[in-house]
Amino acid sequence: MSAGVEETDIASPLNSAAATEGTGNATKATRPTAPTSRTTGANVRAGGPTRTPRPANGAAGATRPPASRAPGPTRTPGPVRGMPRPAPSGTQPVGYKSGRRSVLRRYCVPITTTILVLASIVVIAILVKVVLDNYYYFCLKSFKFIPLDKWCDGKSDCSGDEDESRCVHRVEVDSRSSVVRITEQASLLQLYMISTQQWSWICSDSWDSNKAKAVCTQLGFSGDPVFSHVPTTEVDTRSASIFSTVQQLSNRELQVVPVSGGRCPSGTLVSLRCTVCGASHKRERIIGGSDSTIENWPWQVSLQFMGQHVCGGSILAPHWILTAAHCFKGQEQVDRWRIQVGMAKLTFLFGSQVDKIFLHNQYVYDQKPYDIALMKLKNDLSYSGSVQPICLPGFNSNLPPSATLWVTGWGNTQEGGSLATILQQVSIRLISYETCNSQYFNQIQSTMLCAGREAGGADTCQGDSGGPLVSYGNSSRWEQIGIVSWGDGCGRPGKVGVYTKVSSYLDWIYGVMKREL
Ligand code: 4AZ
Repeated sequence: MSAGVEETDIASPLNSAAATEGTGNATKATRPTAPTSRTTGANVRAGGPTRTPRPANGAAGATRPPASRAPGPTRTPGPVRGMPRPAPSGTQPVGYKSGRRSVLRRYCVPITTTILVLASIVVIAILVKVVLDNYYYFCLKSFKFIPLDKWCDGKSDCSGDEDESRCVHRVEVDSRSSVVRITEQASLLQLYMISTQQWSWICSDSWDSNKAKAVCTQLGFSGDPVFSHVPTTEVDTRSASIFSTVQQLSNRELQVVPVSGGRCPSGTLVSLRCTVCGASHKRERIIGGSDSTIENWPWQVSLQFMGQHVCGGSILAPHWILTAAHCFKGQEQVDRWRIQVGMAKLTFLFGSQVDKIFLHNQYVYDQKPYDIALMKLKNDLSYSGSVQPICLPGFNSNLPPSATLWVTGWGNTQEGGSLATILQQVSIRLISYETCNSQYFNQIQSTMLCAGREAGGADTCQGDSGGPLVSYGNSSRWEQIGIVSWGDGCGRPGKVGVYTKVSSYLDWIYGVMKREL
């Protein structure tokens, strides 16, 4: 996120080399305590009135200043090395302590040495692993190392394609296969009638939670949906021409049945939300690039490759993260990615592991269109005040000109500068296609949108890529309008930020999520 203007920059993900924040691990070596030096006999003495008290910690006599010793006729001479001294009556047998010392000497030294040797072996093994991890990939099945650049390069180098099996996938979704869509206004449900090739409104008549669940499964959501009923009189019904009810067949499939008379008997339509989303727990906002809290933007995540922040992303569902495809250039190894959620301060420990990464099949690295990707997490996130999903827009989402939008991230705070350590937020405005195309020589397609300030000074930057551009929707929920994608530099006057338009990729998003259910 930037509030400054500097020299030219090309849009690129913040790769690990470019990232300025590291997680260097300093190994602190603890020196073992030297065995206490002992002077045979010096600390085993008969009691006497002039005797200086022995230190309470039982330290050997060698540590006592010689001047404190009280020489005198009553002093029992020290034992000869190896000869047990007779125990004076009424005291502990003297052989007890000297025996303990010799036991310590016999066992402590070898144990300490063994621990030291083992610790050194562990440290060396860790160092070897770190070095190997940075230069080689180990093929488990064929038991061999291959250079790191051969991992996920599209060609098989290990037996069983092992080096190509945990890499990003490109996924094609046929938009003709989508049969469910949700409107922007009031989240109303429409289903596609294959027989007549028409979209239909769904009447509330005979609607129930089983049907809601079945429809949400079509969109790739497995949680508990929320639905309500909206009077047809409150709706602009022009985006679909017919009204239907839904019947659930014995094979659990849904059948769309047009209602006779062209009106819903109940007079109401189904409003459906497959997930509770877009709830931000704090309302106050600070204008201009400024520190924020995660409770303000609980869907914001940090995408980290080998412990370095690379891109932003957003939570769509307990195990789905939306981001930009260009974040994975040269970093396609799924197991090296981690996702940090629920923290405004950039941290690198205990990130969530990634199961799969999907890129839009038409995305080409270093090109601008189709810059969208989904990451599937190994484990579901648990939602809280600081971890929440963002809503997707409706299929017909259409923002008013100059709409106020917000964008968040840990990207560079100045062009060519360094990452923010605390999540930044900035308020920007939607910029028209005409203005944006004149700034970018007609490179702006209908699947992109532009936002920023024409005068510059508030924008996204390297490291913000993949993060969410959000608007506070009519239904009092935050929804994700764009994905940070590219731009000429950061915060330059006359060069606004360009975003992937989320509403253009709903079929792809729902299609990928459904495939993975
Ligand atoms: C980047 O390199 C980047 N000012 C992202 C956004 C913008 C420029 C560069 C837009 O990831």
